[in-house]
Amino acid sequence: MRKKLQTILATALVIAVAAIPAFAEGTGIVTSTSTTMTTTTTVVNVVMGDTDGNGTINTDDALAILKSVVKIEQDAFIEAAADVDKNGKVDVDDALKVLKHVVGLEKIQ
Ligand SMILES: [Ca+2]
Ligand SMILES: [Ca+2]
Repeated sequence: MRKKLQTILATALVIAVAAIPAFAEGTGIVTSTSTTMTTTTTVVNVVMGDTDGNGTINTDDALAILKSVVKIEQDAFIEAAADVDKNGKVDVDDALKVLKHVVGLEKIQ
């Protein structure tokens, strides 16, 4: 009788434990959600050939392009203004176009 009672209690305990819902935090449990988004847009007017942004196109801009080609770091170098021929890379041809503009042989557009 006692052994039968122990078996019944053990079985009831197994059923009770199996019936406990699993509320542990983990995957799929969302406690809070917060999203903050700030967008800052800076619009810069680029004058092709004016690589230092001083408002004029001169030999300093051509020199800056050449320095860029040989990887000399510069404080004020606007790379977007250096690709004068708009071929996707800054090279000596861009410096040459700046020099041609300076002496009046070719106009940078
Ligand atoms: Ca300039
Ligand atoms: Ca170029």
